[in-house]
Amino acid sequence: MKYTAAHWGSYQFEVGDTELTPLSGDPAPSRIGRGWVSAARNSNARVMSPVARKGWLNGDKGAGRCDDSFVEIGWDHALDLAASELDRVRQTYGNAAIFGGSYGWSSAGRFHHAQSQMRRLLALAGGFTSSRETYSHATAEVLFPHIIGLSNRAFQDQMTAMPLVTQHCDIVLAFGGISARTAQITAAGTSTHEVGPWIDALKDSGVRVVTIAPERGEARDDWMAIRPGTDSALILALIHEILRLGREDRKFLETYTSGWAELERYVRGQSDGTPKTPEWAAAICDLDATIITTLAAELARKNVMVSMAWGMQRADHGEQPIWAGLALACVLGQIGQPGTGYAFGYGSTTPVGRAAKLIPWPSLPGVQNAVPDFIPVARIADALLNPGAPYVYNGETRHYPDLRLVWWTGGNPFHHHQDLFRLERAWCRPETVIVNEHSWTATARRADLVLPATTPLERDDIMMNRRDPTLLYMSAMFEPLGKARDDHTIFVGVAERLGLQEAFTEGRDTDGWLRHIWAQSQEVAQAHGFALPDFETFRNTGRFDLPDAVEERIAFKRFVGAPDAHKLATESGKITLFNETIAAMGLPDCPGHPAWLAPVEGAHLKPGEFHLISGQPATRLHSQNDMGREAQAAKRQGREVCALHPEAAATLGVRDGDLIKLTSPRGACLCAAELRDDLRADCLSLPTGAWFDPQTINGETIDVHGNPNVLTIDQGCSSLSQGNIAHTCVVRAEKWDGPVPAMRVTRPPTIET
Ligand SMILES: Nc1nc2c(c(=O)[nH]1)N[C@H]1C(S)=C(S)[C@@H](COP(=O)(O)OP(=O)(O)OC[C@H]3O[C@@H](n4cnc5c(=O)[nH]c(N)nc54)[C@H](O)[C@@H]3O)O[C@H]1N2
Ligand SMILES: Nc1nc2c(c(=O)[nH]1)N[C@H]1C(S)=C(S)[C@@H](COP(=O)(O)OP(=O)(O)OC[C@H]3O[C@@H](n4cnc5c(=O)[nH]c(N)nc54)[C@H](O)[C@@H]3O)O[C@H]1N2
Ligand SMILES: [Mo]
Repeated sequence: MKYTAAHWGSYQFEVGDTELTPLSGDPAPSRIGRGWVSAARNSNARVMSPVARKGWLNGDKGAGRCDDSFVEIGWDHALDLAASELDRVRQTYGNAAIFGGSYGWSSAGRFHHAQSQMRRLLALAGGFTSSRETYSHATAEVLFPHIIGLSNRAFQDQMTAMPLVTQHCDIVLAFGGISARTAQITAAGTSTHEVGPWIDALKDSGVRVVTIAPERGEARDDWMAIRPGTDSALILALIHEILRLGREDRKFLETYTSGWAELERYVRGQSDGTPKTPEWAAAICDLDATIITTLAAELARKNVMVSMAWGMQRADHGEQPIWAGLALACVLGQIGQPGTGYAFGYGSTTPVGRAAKLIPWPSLPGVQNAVPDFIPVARIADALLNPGAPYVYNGETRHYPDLRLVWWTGGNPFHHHQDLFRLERAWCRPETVIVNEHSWTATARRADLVLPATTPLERDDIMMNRRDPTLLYMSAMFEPLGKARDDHTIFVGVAERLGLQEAFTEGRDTDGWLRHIWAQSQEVAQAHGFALPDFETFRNTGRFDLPDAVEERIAFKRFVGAPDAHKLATESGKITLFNETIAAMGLPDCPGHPAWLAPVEGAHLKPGEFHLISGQPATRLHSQNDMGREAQAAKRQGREVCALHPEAAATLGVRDGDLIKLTSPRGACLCAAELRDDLRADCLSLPTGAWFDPQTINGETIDVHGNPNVLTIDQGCSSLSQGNIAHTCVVRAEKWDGPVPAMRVTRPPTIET
């Protein structure tokens, strides 16, 4: 038996197999995995050899970058070009002109992590401008250290274990829902999928899950169909109502929080003249005020977990709902107790709240980056368009770097970034763009030099995840397609040309690195009281299951047990409900306590407008595997499917399966309508990840495939965190009777040999 792994799960196969079997013991293998092999072995979708953009070879510095053809070149030529460009840019402009931020999910596997390989090389070559935070939860990453004194990662690591919620909780207040759709995924790989079974267990145990979201999702109990972007108003009203009932936990607030007095004045309307009553919130959230009062009364009597999906903060003023939710949990006073309190990210990926021991496994050793410059990750287009321009981030005024060389590895900005037509304009600014990719993504199509990478199915690696009970030796299942090389091998080639080979490889080949990582893992295991087999045994058996891997954590347990001995690393040592540091920043878009702030668009829809929700796709990981069987089978007329309510369809004259055109001030796309009554009638839901395919029809350039990011807004959620605001977006929709263009993304670009 051989094994391999991806972010969507782990698999087994026999030598010679051409399909994968989910790892034995996984109770709910992902749907995404069914499309993996067909995507990875699709030679139309794969980059088969190194190519350079014709215009760039002829001296064009970027103007033609988004619409050019390619020339096939040999590996030696490609690596010479890459190394000499890197050298030219660092000599001419300094290393800060090199952007190595390269955000993206890349692949699972400890060693062949594309960005780690690239950053190691770029750091050895003198450094690079990096990026901070993620598209997933940038807002929380910046906010949490201020308000709970923990990094988002540290908070994830101590999230209250799911089984404790099943045992001890009465009501899970699930903002954004809890979804087995998103829980198909775990960064760095997973051996099991337990969130679907957990949702069943909650139901069987009589735990009520109240889903608060514009879409019903997998909600089985109550569904409060809130207007998008208004959760903080609802939460403030719940607090107001609990105060009115006199049921707030004063002792908890005094002992464990600071700044409650200010927040209370705001909730009561003493500081701004607006009491945050259920009636006030009802109008904002489009909910019935009596439902809010009833819910508040129940919360005050029951064991409650306030659970927030990550998507909550991927919105304008995204700090507010997650901070307000924390405040609500403090008012209820159940933080630090088993199964209740506050959680961020249950279901957003599998391991959040997994009852598993944490083992800090090693990875590829990094190298100190000598360049201190960075950008908040979602400000990439701003940086490219406005070098030197000032912006505010987490209390600092900073300036965008002057980026001349962009090297992207293991990510797809022409999937993940907002306002893709703006990104196209920005993308023409740098002098050179190099992309390592295994597939002809929209980003690869917009590069000057494309270096074809292998997929994990074509190389050996190790799957070990700090929150997973199983370690796998990942064996190659296929030979590399075409001339693809591992990212490591690609960067060895660049390192050789820059005289950095010894420093980059430390004298090891791939097998040597895997052995090195394993030897370090053996030490880590030893320190945790168990032994790992030797490397050969591990490689031969392929699988190691940790002994005694279960551990049920409770978030904030130590702090609540002894608040003086275990002060939080915040300004007050407590949870901050009014934060002096944030208040002193004087930010118009993020005050010192959680507040209701209307989003940049969508507070009031005009006739014909819809909120666009663009959550994670059920059939793939972002844009990965979009050209595989599972994602393709779910398309209609070859387009991505957009859910709309039958009432909305009736006003638009649209029937199930019709093509529709969505338009915003940023752009337009085509997609196929699917009539569903499980979302609000003023919302459309178009998942992310359809490969961006802009074509000009009747003089207008539109994406013909259904990528929501041609519609979304490229703006920071506040000057505190500068996180992306993908979920704040208003669009118009109309039935499409125009020509139905053939998709270009299903064929490779024009390549001359
Ligand atoms: N509208 C909207 N937009 C969003 C979101 C949203 O909710 N709404 N969500 C955002 C979120 S949370 C995220 S995390 C981002 C995700 O954005 P990305 O992480 O950029 O999306 P992926 O499609 O996973 O991109 C990974 C790329 O790495 C490539 N790759 C995989 N393995 C390898 C390898 O071994 N070597 C190399 N060189 N390349 C490899 C894949 O082919 C793929 O193109 O999207 C964000 N964008
Ligand atoms: N299948 C699959 N799973 C994935 C991924 C994938 O690409 N495919 N990507 C992974 C990644 S990188 C991430 S970061 C996570 C993200 O995980 P999440 O952020 O949890 O997922 P989303 O689908 O973006 O949004 C979650 C929910 O938020 C709701 N929502 C949207 N706007 C609002 C609002 O204003 N208020 C409320 N209350 N709800 C709202 C949506 O209806 C949706 O059901 O998913 C991971 N899991
Ligand atoms: Mo994400």
